[in-house]
Amino acid sequence: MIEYIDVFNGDADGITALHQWRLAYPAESTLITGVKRDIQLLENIPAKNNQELTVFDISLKSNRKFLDDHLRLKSRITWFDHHQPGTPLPEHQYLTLHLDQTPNTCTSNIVNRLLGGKYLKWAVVGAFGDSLYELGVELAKKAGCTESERQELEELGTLINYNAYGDSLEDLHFQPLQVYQEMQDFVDPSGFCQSSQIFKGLRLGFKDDFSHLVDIRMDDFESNGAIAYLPDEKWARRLIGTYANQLSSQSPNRPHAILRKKRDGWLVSVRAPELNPVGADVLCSSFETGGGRPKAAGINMLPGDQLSKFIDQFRCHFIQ
Ligand SMILES: [Mn+2]
Repeated sequence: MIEYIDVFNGDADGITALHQWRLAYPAESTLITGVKRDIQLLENIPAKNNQELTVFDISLKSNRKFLDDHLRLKSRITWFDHHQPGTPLPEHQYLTLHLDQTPNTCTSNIVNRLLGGKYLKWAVVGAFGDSLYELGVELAKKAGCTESERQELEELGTLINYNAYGDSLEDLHFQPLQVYQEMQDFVDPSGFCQSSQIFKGLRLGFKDDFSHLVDIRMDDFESNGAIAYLPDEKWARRLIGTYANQLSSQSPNRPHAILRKKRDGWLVSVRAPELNPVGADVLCSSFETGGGRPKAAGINMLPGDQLSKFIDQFRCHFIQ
């Protein structure tokens, strides 16, 4: 007997991509997911005979060696994603790839296109979750949403995406698995918003987490950007990504860095100015544990004694 395994990122894009797919092709499946950062999810699945894996919104590159193990045992694998897949792309008779790295798309839209827009409103949720505002608006228009419906789907996407941030599953308000399972009953996201305890819970949690921000330290370098400092607490671990997105859209011409305290240093998230989204990767890569994309990059561990060096470099890096 074939074992179906669905592997998905625990953020809004991953969850709504899977949800659309399983609305179209129902199956009893084993579900594998994690926090947003947890992208090496194939590592957790022992390769066996007679498996069929469907993968959503995690990078092929980060899972390549585990993918090869599964293919060797002739698992059928279908992969939907929009992150850099690495080269060369694997080719195998049992592997089907639906990859698209154009900047203005996301995994739930890749699935949506393949299904001919059948569950379009869930793709709207996924697009807003991945901060793809223009795509969200465009898809909402196609779906015939009123402005208040569009806003509701935007809020839902933002909240589910926010829920996926944290160092571990213990940091989260709701387990991503639970979010998906509660969603399974709803063909239409508006119904989910009306009835779901998760939606209500996330609204409250989000508001509560944001209320902590009034006390934080912020260095403002005017046109050279701003740096926010967060403590090593659950609310900060949850909020960091959503807060970074919010700062960027409030001041789109400035770069931002958010530093979150770790035991011996800082976890750093950098966002290049939204109106000129380049350079974040170059800045972060000059530190030992840094890397990322031109628009958004980070440093996993900035040692405490390198903080002033980082601040100096950040202040002059984005000046044109
Ligand atoms: Mn995504």
